Amino acid sequence: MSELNKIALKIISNGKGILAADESNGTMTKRLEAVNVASTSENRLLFRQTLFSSEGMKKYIGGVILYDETINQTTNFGKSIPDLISSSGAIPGIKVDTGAKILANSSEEKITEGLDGLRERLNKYYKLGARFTKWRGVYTISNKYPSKLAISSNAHALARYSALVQESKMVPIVEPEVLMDGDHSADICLRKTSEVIKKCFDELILHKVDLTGIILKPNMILSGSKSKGQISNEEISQKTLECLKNSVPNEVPGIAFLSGGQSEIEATKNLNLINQNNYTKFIMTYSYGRALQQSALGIWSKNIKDIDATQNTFNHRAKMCSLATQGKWSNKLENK
Ligand code: 5MM
Repeated sequence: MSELNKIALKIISNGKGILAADESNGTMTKRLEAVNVASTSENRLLFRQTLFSSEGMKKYIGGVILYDETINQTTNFGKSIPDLISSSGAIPGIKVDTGAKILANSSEEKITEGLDGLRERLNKYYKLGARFTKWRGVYTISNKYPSKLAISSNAHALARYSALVQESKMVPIVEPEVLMDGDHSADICLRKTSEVIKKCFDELILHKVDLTGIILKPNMILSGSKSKGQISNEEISQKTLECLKNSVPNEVPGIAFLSGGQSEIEATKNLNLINQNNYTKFIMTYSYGRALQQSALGIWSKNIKDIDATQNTFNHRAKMCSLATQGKWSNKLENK
């Protein structure tokens, strides 16, 4: 078993998943202002250190994805953020893309940037304690999109990123996110997502990436958020499994879904069914941002000094997600 494979498995095994706390300052500002909290670096740190010091972290979180600001911060009790995460038993990770920009010659689509100087930045993050990384490619669905150009340029970038990350002895999370915005059917989402994922693996293989040392972070197969033809949770799980079974090589150790704007409960329920029905050999877990933090952020915003209330809310959410990785979640446990 390679070192990278060991790291990947440590992050996603035993009912654990990933906390995606890598919101850039722009996104975090939107999240904080939505609950009437000023987006200062102190407040961003306070919310995050509250989550990272919780019981839920120790039991249910195998890895945390950080943003550059956070990985360089020290808590008000004197521990660096990477040390705080490691002391809870989780592995610190870092978002290394520099964001999605307009794609030349297909200006309604995006290409994720950040390859220039990446090798040097990776060395710096490794020294700070990071052992895995994240890069997100983003795709929209419409009549014309995603275009072949967007599919192939983002796959190329994800592969070059992954090769550099493995060279730096870290595990790349490969995140091709097909957005749920739009009125498309779930079958179109299935077709487009499969095309996107297959192209990513063609490029990963071309770039000689060790597939046993990556984690795939895909979207689930959903109808567009404005579609009139919403499908059941059972159908979501079946279509998601069909997509991954047919597009992901067997060497990949695991899949950690993004929540993509689903509610906390929907994201948990769908993951639970995916695991109950899982006929693949992949570990299926979570790498949720909003679906792990939304309620906790709401509670925290009422009193940012009430650590217990915030942590209790986070602990519950993380526990529900962990149960879902084992197919053991239920409405009854949710509402207990
Ligand atoms: C946590 O949010 C990440 C995006 O941050 P920026 O937009 O500020 O770069 C995002 O990549 C996230 O890691 C994934 O999309 C999963 O988050 P959700 O909320 O979709 O589970």
